[in-house]
Amino acid sequence: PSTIRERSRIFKIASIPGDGIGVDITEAAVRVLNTLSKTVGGFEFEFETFDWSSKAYLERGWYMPPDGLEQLKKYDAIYFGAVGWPDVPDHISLWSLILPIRKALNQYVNVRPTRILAGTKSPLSDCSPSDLDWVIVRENSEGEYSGQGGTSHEHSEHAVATEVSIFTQVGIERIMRFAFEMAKSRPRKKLTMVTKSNAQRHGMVLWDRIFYEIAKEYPDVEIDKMLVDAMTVRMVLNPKSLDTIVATNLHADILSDLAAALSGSIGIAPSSNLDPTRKNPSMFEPIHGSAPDIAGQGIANPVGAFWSAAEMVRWLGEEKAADGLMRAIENMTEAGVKTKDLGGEKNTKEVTDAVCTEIER
Ligand code: GGG
Repeated sequence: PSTIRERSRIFKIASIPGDGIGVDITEAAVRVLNTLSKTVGGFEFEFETFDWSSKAYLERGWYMPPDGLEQLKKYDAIYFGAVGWPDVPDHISLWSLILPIRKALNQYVNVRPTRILAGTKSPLSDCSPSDLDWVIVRENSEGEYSGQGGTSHEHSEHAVATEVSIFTQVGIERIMRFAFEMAKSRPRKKLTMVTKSNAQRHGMVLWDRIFYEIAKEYPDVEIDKMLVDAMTVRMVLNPKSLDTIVATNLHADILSDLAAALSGSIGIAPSSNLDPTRKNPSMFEPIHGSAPDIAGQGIANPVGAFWSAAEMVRWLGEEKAADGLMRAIENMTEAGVKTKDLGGEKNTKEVTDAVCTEIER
């Protein structure tokens, strides 16, 4: 008789709810993840919650402790809610929390899938689910978010400020390769690269050059190139012509908000901040912000948080459980259990209860 006992895999997750509705939706996602692990079996989560938030910053003067980034390296993954609060300038909150985490943990890819979930609809007329199924691959470490630049004569009429975008060969090559692999893995094998290389004649031109060089390694991927302004029009007027999209840190941030709105609501959209080398934990968060206007009211849409949780489960190697969670989400939306932004009347708890029931079914 075998003496080997089946053991659960235990995933250590650092949970950072952050600000506003980040707290509401993280609580909901943790509940759903625990329900998933209990129901599916074979793996468990050990969550540790970090109160790294704007409220804490206002009380004690810091978001993360000095060894915060080192602490995070001990976890298998990071689950993040949202950052931003009216009493703290947004550039302080972002540069004290989310951006240092992405940079220090080598999370140079941000994957943002968008599609129309069952039982929901796009604001575009005649746009069926098969017409809008995109993955936006966002460069997550450099470019417009390099943080380089400075100010002088700040409080005079001669104030000067520079914001320097830094693009590197290494940084561009690695995001392009990731995007080509993503496009190759999808049925339509199409990749659209977005820049503004007519007006920005250095970094953006380097993006164009490296895109075409790497394209030679992927003859089976159909490619095209768009300027970011024209891309917004194409997303609205011809969504079916797009599949995988790769763009810079800022452009992809903007395009993914538009993509989410076109798929039904920004409340459903997930994101994965990945270190593809897997030497550091990756971080999963809905793309929406902290929405101070509805924070604490229990009405935020938790679907983006659940979809992000499913992406985390997939990244941790539990593919079947991730598929099960996505099925549960869509069974629920198909049955009409939706928050106000999706045209429904349910609150965060009711949607969370419904997903847990679907998982257990
Ligand atoms: N959950 C995402 C979040 O809190 N977003 C706030 C934000 O503005 N993030 C900027 C970014 O993702 O670059």
